[in-house]
Amino acid sequence: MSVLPILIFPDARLRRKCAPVKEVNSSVRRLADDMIETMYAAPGIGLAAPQVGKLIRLFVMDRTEGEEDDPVSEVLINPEVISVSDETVTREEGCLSLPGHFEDITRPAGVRVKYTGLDECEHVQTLEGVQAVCVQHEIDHLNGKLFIDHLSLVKRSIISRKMRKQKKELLKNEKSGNV
Ligand code: GNR
Ligand code: NI
Repeated sequence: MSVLPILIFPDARLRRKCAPVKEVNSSVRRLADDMIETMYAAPGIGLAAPQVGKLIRLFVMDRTEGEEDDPVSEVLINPEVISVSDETVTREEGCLSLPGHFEDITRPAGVRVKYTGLDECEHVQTLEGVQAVCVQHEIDHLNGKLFIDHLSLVKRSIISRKMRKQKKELLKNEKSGNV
């Protein structure tokens, strides 16, 4: 397994609509393994394939509950939201592709999601709490949408401008060999 580089906003690949996974083959399994390692290394609670430059409909998420010793993760392939609750919840969200930026986002509190698992079977799950938020955040990524798109234009513009500056600095530092 290996830790993959995470794309940083702005990057055109984070704005593309991803293609369905046709077959759960060995390269898909390998990618999912690497994404799980990358998510925990970051650390994050979810990671979508486009964030590592793979424009396919797959994401991984942390499913660890309470006092479990070992982390529990899940791979969701071709996920679809079947229904959402009328009740909404506002939670502070962040994104590994927009490091350092956190904003309150309002979304449905619960979701029913259908997906293919690594077992190649179709699964349906109803999620609430942070996992419901995470699933919606990750499915947004597969449609080229980011959490800042849920903010007002003014807030989004401020974060976009800061990220463009931040990324410029990052690339400059990488070039001069400081990291
Ligand atoms: O690690 C993450 N934390 C998080 C917190 C609140 C709402 C969504 C998330 S997902 C994020 C990792 C990430 O960028 N996934 O795409
Ligand atoms: Ni994200």
